[in-house]
Amino acid sequence: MGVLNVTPDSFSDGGEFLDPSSAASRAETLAEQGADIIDVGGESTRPGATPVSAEVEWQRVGPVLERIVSLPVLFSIDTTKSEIAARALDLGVSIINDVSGLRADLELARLAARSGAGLVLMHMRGDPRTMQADLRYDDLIGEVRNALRASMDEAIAAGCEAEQVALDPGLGFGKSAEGSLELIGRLDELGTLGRPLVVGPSRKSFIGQVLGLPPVDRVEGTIAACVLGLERGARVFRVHDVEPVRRALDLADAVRKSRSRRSVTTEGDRHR
Ligand code: HH2
Repeated sequence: MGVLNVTPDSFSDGGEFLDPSSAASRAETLAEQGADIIDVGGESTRPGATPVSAEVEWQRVGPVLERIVSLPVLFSIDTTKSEIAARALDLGVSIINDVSGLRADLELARLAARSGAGLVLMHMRGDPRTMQADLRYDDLIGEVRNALRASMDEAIAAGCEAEQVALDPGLGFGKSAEGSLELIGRLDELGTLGRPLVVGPSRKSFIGQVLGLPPVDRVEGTIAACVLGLERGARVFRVHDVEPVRRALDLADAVRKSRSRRSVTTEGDRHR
């Protein structure tokens, strides 16, 4: 999943793609580099970001979506507002990416139920203005798992099929660097939720804190986080640097498949 932020203030690429033609050429590049999904967002969710109205958000993403929806990839809309999601779905977007996990606008779930759209539900404690105020958890994995299960239950109660839903632990959203590292290392413990897992480590500050590097130099850290995530069950990777991440994941996935083929053969040998 390639990131296309049509915002002036996103933490690593803010202001780069505000103009619809530069956003459209970025989308083409992401598709050429191997993105299966392009995630378009018009509101930054970085810590402390100021919320924007639906009107401003649509002024940013609407003209860009109109220009790019014909590309041969899937599109997701990164929004917490059903009004924006509905307009995006009308243009041909097929996935809603809700970083609030339905806490901001439950109508998103009804919209997904009516339209059959995919729904990514992410964990975040608080909102972007408050989420970094208290980063202590008694049981991080347990809290994230319970909150994601509650979000999924809400989606199902609103009429969604479980198969429409994917879940994301929300790396960097109300988590310390240590917390984000722990979530990657223990991602397999979210496997009991029974839905595909999405991870968004791309260029985030936990990588910067470990490596002491600014956002543009965090691609290797992003790759490491994605590969470790794949090993522990992640199946969608939300990243800015699609080409290198895709290559690394394709190789890691080939190793994973070779291992599972071998274990099937070994199992077969035992029965022979
Ligand atoms: N992270 C960001 C935004 N949306 N969606 C999901 N599902 N998972 C994530 O981890 C995630 C997300 C934040 O990254 P970015 O879009 O680069 O920055 P900003 O919020 O400043 O626009």
